[in-house]
Amino acid sequence: MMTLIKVSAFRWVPPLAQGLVRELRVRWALEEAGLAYEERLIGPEDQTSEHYRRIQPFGQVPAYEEDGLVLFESGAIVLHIAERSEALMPSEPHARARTKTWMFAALNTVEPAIQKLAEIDLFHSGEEWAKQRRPAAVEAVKKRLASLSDWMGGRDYLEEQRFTAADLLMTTVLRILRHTELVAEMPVLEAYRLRCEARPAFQKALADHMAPFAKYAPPGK
Ligand SMILES: N[C@@H](CCC(=O)N[C@@H](CS)C(=O)NCC(=O)O)C(=O)O
Repeated sequence: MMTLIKVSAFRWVPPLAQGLVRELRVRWALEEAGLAYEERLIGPEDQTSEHYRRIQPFGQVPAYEEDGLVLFESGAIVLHIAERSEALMPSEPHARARTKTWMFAALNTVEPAIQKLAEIDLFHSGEEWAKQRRPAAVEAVKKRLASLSDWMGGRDYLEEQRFTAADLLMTTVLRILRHTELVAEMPVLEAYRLRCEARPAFQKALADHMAPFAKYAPPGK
């Protein structure tokens, strides 16, 4: 029997968030794994509804439904998909463990510093506290990027010679800095980001992620 996978996504978000909403990670993983899915487009009214909160307790995107299984958290969903797909996770046990380690590193060690800077720049840029906090936030990001760049030196991917779910997550984390030159200034990381984004599965996922925004754009947006 065919399993119907459903992924929640926002019907529309402002341009500053387009291309970054975290359901893109899930779309990308499903494309890499060759699994068909349906998008479930939601808006602010769904985020607070009792029904959606049973699927995503925080009213966020993404949520994932498959054969009665309901998941949330983009990292957990990508891991669930990767565990069943050689395209995203090697079968050798040590390589699997290292892949999971880098998935956590992307979300737990690299993303927090990047997200902090993005929030300052994208949501609070005019505020006095943000101006004071920004230099330290930039330094924190640079420190993480430098360590990542050192690791990547001579490697095409985080896990030796192949693309994995860890690269998928790390790329989506690096993309959050697209409003800055911080990644572009580090040739190893910029090449890595471009290498991962050039994958047909990413291009398809991004196109499908962007399509509703054009269709449901509010008048004048
Ligand atoms: N840790 C969660 C974060 C999810 C998240 O922040 N989603 C954003 C979109 S990228 C969202 O739904 N924001 C609306 C809200 O928090 O109300 C994950 O990775 O799935």
